[in-house]
Amino acid sequence: MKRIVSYVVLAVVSLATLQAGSKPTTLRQALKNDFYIGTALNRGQYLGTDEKAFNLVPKQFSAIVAENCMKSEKLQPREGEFFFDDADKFVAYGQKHKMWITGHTLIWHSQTPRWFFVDSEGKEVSKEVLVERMKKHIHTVVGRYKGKIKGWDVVNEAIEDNGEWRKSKFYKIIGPEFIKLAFQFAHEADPKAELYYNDYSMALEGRRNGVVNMVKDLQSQGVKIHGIGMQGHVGMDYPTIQDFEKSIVTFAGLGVKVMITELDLSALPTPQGNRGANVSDVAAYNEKINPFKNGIPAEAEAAWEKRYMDFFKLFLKHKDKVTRVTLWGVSDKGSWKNNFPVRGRTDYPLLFDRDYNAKKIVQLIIDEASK
Ligand code: 9MR
Repeated sequence: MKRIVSYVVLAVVSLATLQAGSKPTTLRQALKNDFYIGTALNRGQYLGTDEKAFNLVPKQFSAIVAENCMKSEKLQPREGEFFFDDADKFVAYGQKHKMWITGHTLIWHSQTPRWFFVDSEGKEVSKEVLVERMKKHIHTVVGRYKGKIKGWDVVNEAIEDNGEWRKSKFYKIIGPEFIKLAFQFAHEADPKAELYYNDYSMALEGRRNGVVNMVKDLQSQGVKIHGIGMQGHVGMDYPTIQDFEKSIVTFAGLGVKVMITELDLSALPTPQGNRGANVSDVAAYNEKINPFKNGIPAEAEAAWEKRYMDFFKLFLKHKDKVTRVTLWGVSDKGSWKNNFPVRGRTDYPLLFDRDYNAKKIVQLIIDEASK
């Protein structure tokens, strides 16, 4: 009898130890059965000069995207002159740590070098020339990383808040079919790669409807599109969780994957009319809208945590539709939000503080995912 009791005690103790041992301690572990948890990386972070990030990222994240080094102005600064050094290292880093790598971004109105749209005399090029340049850029870049980069943001930010086409150079010179062509070129270059449309302010009704119409149109023509990226540059007062949810559900209803691709939650007041992520929409600085330059007060941080958790609860609720949640940066220090929409503020939008310490929010997310 005594022996049986001690066996039972032993079994209970071992089970408890096993359970304690298997308790996830990182975002990557905690979310592994739900969706990829990703981050955007800047140069020092994947090259290793920023040692803290270099070591922390593979532990906490299962997916990466380049914040800047794969944009066309970096990859093809002059016609026919490709620069792949940084992108190659970024991809090698992702492969080494078995992280899902997203290519960002092939066709975007911003950060496209000027030569793309003009001839040697500076005159705007014809539709034929621009289509040819798009094709060469996409074929070269996607072809180089075939089989390594498994998903591409093919077209970025082509639709306005009201659902109309953005009047970008691509649109003006080629017409809306530039989108279809970009997807076709990407598919030709790597038929196995997932192809995404990516945009901000996706919870707005106008943009949601515009994206739905565009995707349906592409699908009806047999164009391969596998996912919709909702960037997720959100604030304390926008958008509502309900509107965001409506977009997740509506997009998934098109039969494509949904990804949250550039998540950051600003803790700062939003200047009037600056709810998007259009890089040129900046507002003037004043002290009132930079309230936390010496640290975020506990109350403000608690409100920020609660709102972040509302979003993460939403993503977990829809984990059958959401395949990846990617933060737009690792630590507050490097976040673009310190300079957008107002230059020179001190913002707190990410999960790790300025010294790469995990904020309390990290544990809250781990707990929520482990429930
Ligand atoms: O975070 C990026 C920042 O470092 C660049 O200066 C900026 C240039 O346009 O682009 C930022 O990233 C953008 C992303 O590529 C597309 N969606 C909006 C992001 C924030 O502007």
